[in-house]
Amino acid sequence: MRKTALITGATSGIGEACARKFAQGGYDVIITGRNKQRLAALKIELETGETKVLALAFDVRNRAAATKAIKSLPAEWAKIDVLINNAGLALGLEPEYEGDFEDWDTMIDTNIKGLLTMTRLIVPKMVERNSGHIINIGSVAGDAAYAGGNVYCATKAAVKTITDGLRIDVAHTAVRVTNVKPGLVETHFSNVRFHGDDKRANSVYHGIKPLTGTDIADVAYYAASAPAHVQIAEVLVLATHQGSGSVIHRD
Ligand code: NDP
Ligand code: 8X3
Repeated sequence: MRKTALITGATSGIGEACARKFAQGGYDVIITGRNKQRLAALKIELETGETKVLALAFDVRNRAAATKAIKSLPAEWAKIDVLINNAGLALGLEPEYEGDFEDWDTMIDTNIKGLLTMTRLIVPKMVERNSGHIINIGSVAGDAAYAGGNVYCATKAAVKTITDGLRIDVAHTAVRVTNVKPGLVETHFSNVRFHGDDKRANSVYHGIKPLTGTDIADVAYYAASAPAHVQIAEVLVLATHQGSGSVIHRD
């Protein structure tokens, strides 16, 4: 029987790569995000052969919209085998004492509260069925703060704790919980962080070969494909010349 993966933030970067990887691996995929055009284009791209794709446009910060989207899933889409909580962002790199209130709210509402909303909406049926897998996209930024990372790092530290908490809470079931913690991945992440300053965004990846969304999708897929008794609890994935969240060797 075919399995279904729901991926938040599938319109770009790591989420888009996860949608491709899981579709190629034989999953039907529910792709979500705010950008309707990107969702429609990805649906057309992935809907080949047997693969079925459902595109749901909503903002994970909008709890009512997320609830409506999940509660009104057509019966054939209601069984979600893998939830990839990927939607997220960093905004700004200012010292904490100069940070922007609105940027802080957006990061906290998306990276923490959005992830929690999706988890609360989807995991109860996994527990009821005694099967399922939640893959949260955390970050090396959650392991230790770096200069200017303050609130973003805190959201990813929260993802680690929330993921660990869920793993404990479902330990009596066959549901598995994974935290994938990437380092530098070249996506739209830095363009978003620097509010569209593409020159500054590109400089983040200068002199180092960064990871790609596909590298992270491969890890998520590996975790989902492990034998049922194997729970990949946490994976830290760095570019080869990245020593830690703040140590990057550049040519
Ligand atoms: P991208 O900016 O390329 O993609 C981010 C995705 O998140 C988009 O699909 C976007 O979709 C979605 N998203 C953002 N806000 C919302 C929202 N409010 N509601 C719904 N969807 C939203 O960045 P990445 O692929 O790099 O980021 C994906 C995840 O990986 C994030 O959680 C990020 O923190 C994490 N990460 C990234 C790293 C990196 O170096 N790139 C390293 C470590 C972790 P849309 O705009 O359509 O809503
Ligand atoms: C994204 C990686 O190092 O830019 O979480 O924070 S980093």
